[in-house]
Amino acid sequence: MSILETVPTFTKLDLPSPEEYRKRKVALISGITGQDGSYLTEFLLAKGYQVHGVIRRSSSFNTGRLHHLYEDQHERPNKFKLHYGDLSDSTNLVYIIAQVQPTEIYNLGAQSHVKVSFEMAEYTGDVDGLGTLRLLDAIRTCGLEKHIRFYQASTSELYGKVVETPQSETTPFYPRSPYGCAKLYGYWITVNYREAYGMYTCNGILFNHESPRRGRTFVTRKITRAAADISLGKQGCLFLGNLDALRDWGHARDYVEGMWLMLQQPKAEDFVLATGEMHSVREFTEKAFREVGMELEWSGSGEQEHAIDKKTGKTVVRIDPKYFRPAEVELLLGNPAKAERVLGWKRKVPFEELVKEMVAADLKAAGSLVEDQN
Ligand code: NDP
Ligand code: GDR
Repeated sequence: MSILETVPTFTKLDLPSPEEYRKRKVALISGITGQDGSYLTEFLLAKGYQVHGVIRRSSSFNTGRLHHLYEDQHERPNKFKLHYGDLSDSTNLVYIIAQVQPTEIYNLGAQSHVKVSFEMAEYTGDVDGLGTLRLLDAIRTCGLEKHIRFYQASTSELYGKVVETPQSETTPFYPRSPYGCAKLYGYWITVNYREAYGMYTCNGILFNHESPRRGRTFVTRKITRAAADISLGKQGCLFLGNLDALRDWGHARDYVEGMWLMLQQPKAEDFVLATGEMHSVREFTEKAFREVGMELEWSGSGEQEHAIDKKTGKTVVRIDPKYFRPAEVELLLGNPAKAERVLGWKRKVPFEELVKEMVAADLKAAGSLVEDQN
């Protein structure tokens, strides 16, 4: 009999106490196929959890980041299972929760691209905002509101326009995109269900976190991939938008540990995870190109600004206004003091190491014949 089959299933009448129920260590992750979902799955499997994930049906392969975990299944059979579903489908969410009876739910699923949210505002609101409500209500429909601990992937995009720096749990929100507005709803409904129904629900207000598994349309990965490709002669030039945006960039592997820690506390609270330092897109670009042996020199201004590789004189970075956003978040800088004090969490990977690791991975991928899936 498989481990999954031995998971006890409860009816409302024979539900054990929340303490007894939580001894099973069963996690359900929405957004498991994304960057954070894949790192969190690795982390939870290593902690002895049985991990279930919600995946969307797609006409193309969308489980590339989980591939190694599938292979690993031969070693650890049935510790890991995927279920078709979507945050826009309430019935399906109720069904999955009733079937899996998780002890912890991590809501990482989202249309997570800020620029795309301006083009798909309603969809982003539906999935990122109402999707959170659907999951919370699915827990209640299953009668598990006192048994399941819930993590909501909130974001530094809630801060948006600068009101104060560094930004902490008490900084007022001022979102600057449909994505930020949708996540604002997700944040408050998570707080509201904690206060209204006594549920253990937490918001992790996470600042940008990156990795070699970062989606290729986010700026860091776009840059590291281009630096690798340009150095190998596979790409001519990198086109970017706002070079002066400042971000607080950490490593995704560090941040998924913080998510888990939030669900292990005696009391549910909201926490900022950040590095406490910020760098510009321009600086990230310079560092990434330096990793492949190129020194950049900038000239021109506005949309004409560009960078040449000093050695060859070739233009390798240009501006394309299509990457500007209708409203920009100019600066994000987080204060992780509360997470450090209460959770004992601290980021481990410094900025320079993050850039190095991402470029090295992209050089390896660009040099191999196998196309990476991220
Ligand atoms: P990704 O974009 O890499 O992953 C998003 C995940 O959500 C994917 O698995 C995607 O599935 C899934 N998804 C998209 N739409 C739906 C839907 N309708 N129903 C169910 N699942 C869906 O994001 P990250 O891993 O970087 O981020 C994880 C979460 O954390 C997101 O909610 C994001 O908004 C938030 N966040 C991220 C930060 C970061 O810097 N990375 C910072 C702060 C918050 P598919 O693979 O099929 O597209
Ligand atoms: P962000 O990440 O919007 O902070 O959201 P992204 O990497 O997309 O942009 C960061 C900054 O870089 C500027 N930029 C560009 N961005 C992209 N994508 N492409 C470009 O060519 C480009 N040129 C400059 C942007 O204008 C922006 O200022 C990420 C996502 O993971 C969210 O889901 C998450 O909530 C936040 O981080 C915290």
